[in-house]
Amino acid sequence: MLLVLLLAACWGRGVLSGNPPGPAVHSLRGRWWLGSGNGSVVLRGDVPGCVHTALLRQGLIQDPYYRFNDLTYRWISLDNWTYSRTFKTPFDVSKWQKVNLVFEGVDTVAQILINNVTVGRTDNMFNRYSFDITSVIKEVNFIEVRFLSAISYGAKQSRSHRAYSVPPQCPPPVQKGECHVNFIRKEQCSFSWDWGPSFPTQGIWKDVRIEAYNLCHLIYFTLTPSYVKSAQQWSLEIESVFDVVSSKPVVGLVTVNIPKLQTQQTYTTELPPGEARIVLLVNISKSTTVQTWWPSGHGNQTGYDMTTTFNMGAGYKIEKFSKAYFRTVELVEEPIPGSPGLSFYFRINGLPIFIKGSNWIPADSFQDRVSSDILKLILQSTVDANMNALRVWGGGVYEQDEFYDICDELGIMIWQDFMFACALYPTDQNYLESVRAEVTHQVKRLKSHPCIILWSGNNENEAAIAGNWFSIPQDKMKVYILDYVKLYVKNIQEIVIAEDKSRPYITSSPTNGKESVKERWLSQNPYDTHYGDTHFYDYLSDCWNWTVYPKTRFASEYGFQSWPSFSTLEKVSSTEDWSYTSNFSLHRQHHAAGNNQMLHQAGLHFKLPQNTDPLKLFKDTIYLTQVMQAQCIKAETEFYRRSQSEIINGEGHTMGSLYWQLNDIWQAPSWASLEYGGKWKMLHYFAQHFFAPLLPVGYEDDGVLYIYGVSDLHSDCELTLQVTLHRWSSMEPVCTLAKEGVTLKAGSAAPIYKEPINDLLKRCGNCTRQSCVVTFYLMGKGELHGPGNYHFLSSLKDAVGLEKAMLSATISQQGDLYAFVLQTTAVTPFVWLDVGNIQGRFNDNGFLMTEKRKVVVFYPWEPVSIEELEKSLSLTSLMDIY
Ligand code: BMA
Repeated sequence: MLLVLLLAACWGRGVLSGNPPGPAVHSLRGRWWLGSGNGSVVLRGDVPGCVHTALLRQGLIQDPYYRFNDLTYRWISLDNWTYSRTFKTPFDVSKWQKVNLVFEGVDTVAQILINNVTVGRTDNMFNRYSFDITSVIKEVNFIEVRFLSAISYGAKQSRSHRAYSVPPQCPPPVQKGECHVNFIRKEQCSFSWDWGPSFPTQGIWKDVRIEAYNLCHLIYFTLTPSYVKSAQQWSLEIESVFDVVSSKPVVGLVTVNIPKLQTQQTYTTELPPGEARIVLLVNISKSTTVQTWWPSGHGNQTGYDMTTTFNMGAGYKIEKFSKAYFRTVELVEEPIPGSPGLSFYFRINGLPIFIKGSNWIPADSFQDRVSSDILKLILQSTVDANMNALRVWGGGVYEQDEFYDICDELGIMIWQDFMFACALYPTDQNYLESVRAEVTHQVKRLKSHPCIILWSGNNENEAAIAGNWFSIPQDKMKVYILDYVKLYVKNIQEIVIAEDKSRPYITSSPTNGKESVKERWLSQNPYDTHYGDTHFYDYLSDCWNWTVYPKTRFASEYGFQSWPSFSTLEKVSSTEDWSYTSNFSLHRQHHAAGNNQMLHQAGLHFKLPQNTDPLKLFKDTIYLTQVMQAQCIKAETEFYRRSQSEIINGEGHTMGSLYWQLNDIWQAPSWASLEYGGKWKMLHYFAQHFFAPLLPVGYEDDGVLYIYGVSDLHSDCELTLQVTLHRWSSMEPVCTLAKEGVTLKAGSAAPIYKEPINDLLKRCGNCTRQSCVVTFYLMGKGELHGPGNYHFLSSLKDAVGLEKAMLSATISQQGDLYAFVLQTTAVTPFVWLDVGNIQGRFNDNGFLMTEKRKVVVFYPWEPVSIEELEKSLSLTSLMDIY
């Protein structure tokens, strides 16, 4: 019967019989022409790409990141550029029912012409555009993409929004940016941010191609797993969206094959003309064991090869090869005994998971430079630092497919914001339609990725209204509240629910989750520690003092700035820039008072560098800002991790810590732990420790030293805790106490040691707070152990007995790795190995060295020799900067 139907479908096509089975695809990547508005500049422009990188490649401009070039090259973004080229259609256009011009991404406002006929317009960088060019395309064609400056467009849109203003108008002057970015659907930080420059790019930033087809064409193909508890069975929903050009329904056969799960199923389908969506449910045989996908540190990231074959008749066959992943995600918001409010944590495959990681921003102002190598390097560094999650922050871009592929493979959970940040947004019809298309497209594009565990409406816009950041008079507030609900609830949430029921959605970050919903989507205080997530920044209070931190349910942003290393800055600066107060240093700092805040925070616990050699002083200051940042975020993260299993004064049960921010967009001071290019700052090495699956955390409360054991492991374990006191002035430990039989429960944090500091000091060879330091260590059987940790009993500026150590290293090659044997003559805080521009990372760095000898391993990211390493190596420790 089925066969008969299929045959009928083929015959039914009548006039088209004999046509090639489709589709035919012709890429338009590669060489285009690029011209400025008045035609005075004409050059080659590669696609995908943008105007800035084209000018750079042709040698028409210098490195845009060099010194003050972000200001020098403002003219580029103010001009209206045109991309054009001719192309030959490599197929007989008359043989195809439909020919589309498909852009995976246009940045941003453009008019598209083929053979002088306007075939479409774009206004949203995040949308995918498909224009029907069937009647326009010839054998030889001329295509033009005429851009309008994003800055002019933003200003124009803002001007025509007459009824009321939509703030902010402009970024703060310290950011040296452009205005009205909230009026254009473009990477919001491209008009500048508090860590990034203003480079409002223009260009064709993703793939562009011609697609020709008959009958029908597959546009989206997505997989969503679900676990049916009652049946104890996994199933996989396959959604396919087709453009059906045949005037009659297209009948076909779909076969799904997942060999490793012994699953093969065949379905008949009937696609109606127009846009047709088919949803197939594949039940995985109960007799096979399905290996679930786990976040890094919790298990494997198993995926199953799967082939889906669509036989749509007339030899029209589409084969899709994909990976099927199985995992569940729940965002648990429920009452907690002894605490007002609700929990806020993620359960993956039924298991509560503490989220450890950071916030991702765009890796470059010019997206075409974000190569697969860069993505791999940064994401590998993420898991190498024991992180299991990243938040793709709402002021950047929905990242490229490969980003999510790598996260799937590495087990990095993604909290995915929609791209709205720190602003109010218009909601007029055109704007909303553009957003609706964007959201629909992005959810369809991304929803097959198991790494994504949450959709989130925006960054800080609930907080912006609740805290009235833009000083809106109370009687005018209503319209903004209505707009907020319209955008993030009535549009974005509605689409997300329709497109993807397999993941939670929250409207904003920070938010109070269900409590925000109850308060009609806008909580009075979205930073409430009893609900949802919080963002927390405090640069003035002493960051070693944990009592300043919010005992929140989930810390999704918190951070401190530091300067990137000298080798990174050197590439974009010249001699006269190399001081902390140079024009360059002021220019690169986009956060008001940022440079002073770093010194203030560092000064609370460290003497500031005093060297009379200006260059040495600059390098020492950079080093100290990194020490400060690493110590501060260590203190804060350890506080969040140790707060996971307790409720104190109604607060606690913290189940996530994502510090601000993982990576950098350029070479400048920022909150990042990875420098532009991927070099690890001291913070990133610290993260490896403070995110370790098994961690001892020390802190003081009311003169009592507590050590908590924190475990992300899946089973309870028995360990020995070793607590040691060291005198700053001696390499011999003063005393050591070993506490055996310490049991740590799976997935929890609990006190394992408690002693008044005075008792400890007396017990241990008459130490004082200033003369000694506490170190501690957890070890179990076999490989099981945590990283060493320490607790300072006084500020290091008050430490007594610290000596300037003689620090040396001998380097030897061991296979692909290099061993650095370090030797020191005194207890050495914050030992820092820096090999300048040599790409790679150490297995440990920035550590407190209490032993005479320590072996550190260097993992190079590029071929390197011992000689090069020796030449580039600099060793710094705290006492070297005085
Ligand atoms: C947060 C972020 C960013 C910003 C960071 C540091 O609130 O969402 O907007 O870069 O603070 O100020």
